Amino acid sequence: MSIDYQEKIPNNVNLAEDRKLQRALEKWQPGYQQWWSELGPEGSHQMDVYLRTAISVEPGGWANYGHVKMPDYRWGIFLAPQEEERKVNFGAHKGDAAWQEVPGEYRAELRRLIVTQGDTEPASVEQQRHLGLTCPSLYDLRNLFQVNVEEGRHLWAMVYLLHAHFGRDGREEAEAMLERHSGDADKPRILEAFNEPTPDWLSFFMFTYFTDRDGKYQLASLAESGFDPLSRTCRFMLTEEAHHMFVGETGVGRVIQRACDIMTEHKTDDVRKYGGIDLATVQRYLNFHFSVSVDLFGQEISTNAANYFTMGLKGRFQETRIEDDHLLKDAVYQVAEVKGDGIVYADQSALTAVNERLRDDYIRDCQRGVDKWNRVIKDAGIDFVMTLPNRVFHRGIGAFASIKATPDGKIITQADWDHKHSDWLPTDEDRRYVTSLMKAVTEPGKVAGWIAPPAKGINGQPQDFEYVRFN
Ligand code: BYC
Repeated sequence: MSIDYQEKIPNNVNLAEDRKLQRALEKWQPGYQQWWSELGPEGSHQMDVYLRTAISVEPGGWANYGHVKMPDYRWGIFLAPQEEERKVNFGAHKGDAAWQEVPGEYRAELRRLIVTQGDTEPASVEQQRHLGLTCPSLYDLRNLFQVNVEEGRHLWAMVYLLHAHFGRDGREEAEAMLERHSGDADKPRILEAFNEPTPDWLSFFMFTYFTDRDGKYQLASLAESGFDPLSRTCRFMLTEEAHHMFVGETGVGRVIQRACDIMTEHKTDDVRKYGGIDLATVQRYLNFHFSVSVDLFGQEISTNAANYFTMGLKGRFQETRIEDDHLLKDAVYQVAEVKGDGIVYADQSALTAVNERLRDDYIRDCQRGVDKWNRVIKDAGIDFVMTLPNRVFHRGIGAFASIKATPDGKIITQADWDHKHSDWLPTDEDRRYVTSLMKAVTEPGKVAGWIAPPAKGINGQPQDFEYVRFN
């Protein structure tokens, strides 16, 4: 079904047929636009940006490109097509018809999941709002803005579900999405990683690689939901998410490429002397962003997660492809825990371990990009290997929050941590140095000296394409 852009709120959910819902969303819309103008990308409102906009939700239908002013971007409500006779595929209601309305007994849990998901979307826009001022190229600036408008649309996606299915308290939750702000002392965002600043472009690339990938895994689990509107919403969101992770993977790859080029050209390890970001600093940023993102999967042993599963609200990654009973009543799953002064794996109920299983899927996926980055380093003949830290390193949530550990997973004392952590996490000096490189490069085709140019343009455009016009 194609999307009607003549509507005030573009959508493929026949909004015009539900006047009450349409009015409620139209009432929320000005608040959203005000939020975008106050806390969206700084200084960007007059720029024409080469953006991709969805024109239909069919494969290929969302890849439509053109220059638009971001405040005029047609944020709307798009659900993947309804699957005939879709079922609840796991938990106590396995085999029942998927719900088109909120199951009354699970209302609170479902609302909480949707609110948590929705809250991250505007949070990330707020975190990234100053980055446009220091873009390394027009190509990167455009990618930042593409990510931002899509996060805005993902907020719309969750707000639609709240308005359409949760009545008055849904509308209140939708208002609250615009009232909490990233890093706000009184009204912070819900999950911790979304209160951290994203102050520079290396952080942005790490964020889109690691934190957006949490988004992928959480959305994929929610796409399994027995509540069909949530499933359909998340399936369409996932098509947009892929580009965000591409931005992260290629962004970090280009920083590494540039460091290697400097090392080769000048036969030196002193990359900073030539205005690049040395590999050790990249590794420290990686350690930080990976560990905060790993926290986003929640407690290793979680009755919340077990309940979401049994209720049929949130499944495992690619639930229907897993060969088991999808009930997990007696199944076990190996989970790491602290025992004495070491880490051991022990069997736990697979039901309470679904957060941990998702974290495992995520970590495996993270490794793929790291392998690619290592190929860049190896191809340059440089003896350095990027590694993901152990999951127990630098944790703020779960069983390992109470211990201190090295990146390779050995438990250490607080005194050792105090002494060593600056080898493992970005130091103030690292951050100052990286910040010192952040100067806007806005001439078409030019790229800042700390990052290699992109391998190819967006939508086949040439290197010197004017992705953003400043007006
Ligand atoms: N920070 O039983 P547990 C994305 C709390 S990213 C702070 O494990 P649960 C995106 C928890 O609230 C994807 N608090 O909790 C990426 C609970 O509190 P109460 C976002 C935390 O709920 C980039 C207590 O600890 N989507 O889309 O099973 C750019 C017990 O923990 C945290 C989702 O997350 C934390 N990290 O698991 C843009 C999906 N973790 O009740 C967008 C929806 C736990 O004791 N959310 N707590 O007061 C969920 O499925 C779950 O809420 C979580 C946490 C997996 C996040």
